[in-house]
Amino acid sequence: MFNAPTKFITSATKLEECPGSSLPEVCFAGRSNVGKSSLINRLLNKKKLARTSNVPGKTQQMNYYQIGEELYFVDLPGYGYAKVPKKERERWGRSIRKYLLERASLRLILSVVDARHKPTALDQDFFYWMGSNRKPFAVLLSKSDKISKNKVNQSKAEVKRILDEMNIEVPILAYSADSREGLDEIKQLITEFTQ
Ligand SMILES: Nc1nc2c(ncn2[C@@H]2O[C@H](COP(=O)(O)OP(=O)(O)OP(=O)(O)O)[C@@H](O)[C@H]2O)c(=O)[nH]1
Ligand SMILES: [Mg+2]
Repeated sequence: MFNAPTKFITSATKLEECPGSSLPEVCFAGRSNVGKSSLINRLLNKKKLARTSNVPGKTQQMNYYQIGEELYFVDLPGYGYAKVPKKERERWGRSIRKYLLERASLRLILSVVDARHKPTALDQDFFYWMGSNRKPFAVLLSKSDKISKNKVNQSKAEVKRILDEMNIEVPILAYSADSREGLDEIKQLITEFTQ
């Protein structure tokens, strides 16, 4: 399914603007600059389908990409970007939460965190919120190429400990958009949740 033709569909700012179609969808959530858009490009083998940047806050809307006739990927704007005014951040938070809660065709939320750092308070709030709302999600540790295998395993264990404390049991996978390590497991996960 990942080799099917892909196209950009639309940018939505709220649930009401999302496509009317009933294709299953997978969304990518996480802090600004963590690597969500890069991951989408890598999974689909496209250089710049989703726009990436080393300046945080690149993705400002919910961007829809269609894969064949099978699936949507939704690139969500990152959270925790300090330069966005507080009022705007709150409005964003509300519309994203509404999307996550009410979008009927949403099958999987991929919560991306940086493998190098402990999940931030915002990341942890997000895990907890998804857990309490019984949302299907997985945690992906990005940029694993930047640290040793040992450190990656330590990060995974730390995330697992945090989730255990919340009584949440979800898949935790590490990957690198640079070396492509771990991408196959993510594809497998997406296939499992959308077929
Ligand atoms: N080394 C390395 N760099 C990565 C990886 N993934 C992303 N990056 C880099 O991290 C930066 C941010 O990546 P983006 O994909 O734009 O991040 P984003 O999460 O979409 O950010 P926003 O749109 O601001 O929310 C870019 O400079 C990427 O090249 C990775 O796995 N390894
Ligand atoms: Mg982005």
